[in-house]
Amino acid sequence: MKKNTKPNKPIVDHIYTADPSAHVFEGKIYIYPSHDLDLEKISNDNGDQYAMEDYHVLSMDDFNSPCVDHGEALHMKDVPWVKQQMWAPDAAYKNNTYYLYFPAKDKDEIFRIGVATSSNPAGPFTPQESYIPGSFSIDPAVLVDDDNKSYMYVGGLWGGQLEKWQTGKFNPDAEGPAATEPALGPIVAELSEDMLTFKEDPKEISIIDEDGNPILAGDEDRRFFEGAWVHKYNDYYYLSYSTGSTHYIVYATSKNPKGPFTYKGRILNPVEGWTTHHSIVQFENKWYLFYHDSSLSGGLNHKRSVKYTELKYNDDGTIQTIDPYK
Ligand code: FUB
Repeated sequence: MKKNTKPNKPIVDHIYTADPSAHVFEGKIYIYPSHDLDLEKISNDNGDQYAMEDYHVLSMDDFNSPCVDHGEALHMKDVPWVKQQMWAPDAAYKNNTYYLYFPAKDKDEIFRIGVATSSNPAGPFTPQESYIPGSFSIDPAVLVDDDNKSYMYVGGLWGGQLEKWQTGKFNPDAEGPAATEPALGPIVAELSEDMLTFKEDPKEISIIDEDGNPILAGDEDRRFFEGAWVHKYNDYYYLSYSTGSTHYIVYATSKNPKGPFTYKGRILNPVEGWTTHHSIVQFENKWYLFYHDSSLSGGLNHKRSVKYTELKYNDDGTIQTIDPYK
């Protein structure tokens, strides 16, 4: 029997899922997660334990309905440029086409961003022969703006390799900035009309505090780590992301999709497991946070489950902090 979904419970428990990107397509909620493998793995800071090989698309008719697993939507064996590690994906709709964006390591073990297309939000998706030219690092999130321009946000420290691209070229030995220097920001690039290439060179986003000073690399409670997501609320762009080593989901706002973004506060307190990763979506007149934790696997970092909860704004546009276990 199919179970209805409940807030703060795994939306499916027959597979492990993580890194949910939720969208409303065709009046339903579609979730594009990573598909964590049910294998024993030793964790390290490079993220080798996240050895995912494929994607499943999930959907719910509404928040009182069961969550449907539409099966395998894309497997790495069908993507010519991919060697390993299909990490956190996102999806977008434009040109009467659904686009699945995904990070994976190429044959040189460098993370790139790929794209695959379908006429159905649940897939299956047909991949492009190669990755998006000029793409790098992980965790793509795509915003199709009200004016129909589209932006891709990417980036992740440590295993996500963002530190290695500071000169614009991949340097396998590059380290991140010193604690007293500005933190690395996520990367943004406007997408071309066909949604398959970048219209411009990717650029780093600046995240600043209320006084206009850059958030520093040593400020681990606030600095960008990975998992960027951008949504719009009351004409502001909200950039939310994981702080990685301190395990928060936090956010910053801007009037411009390319920033600079001003840090505002915390959205989600730490969940069980090392990683935290989210998306924010409006369905009918409410807003929802999709996230994951490792509770179903008893705390194993690489066996995570997608959950959701309602997200609330204050009258001034700030977001109320969510405790995942209260
Ligand atoms: O799932 C693999 C990686 O873990 C994602 O790309 C990160 O955001 C983190 O959740």
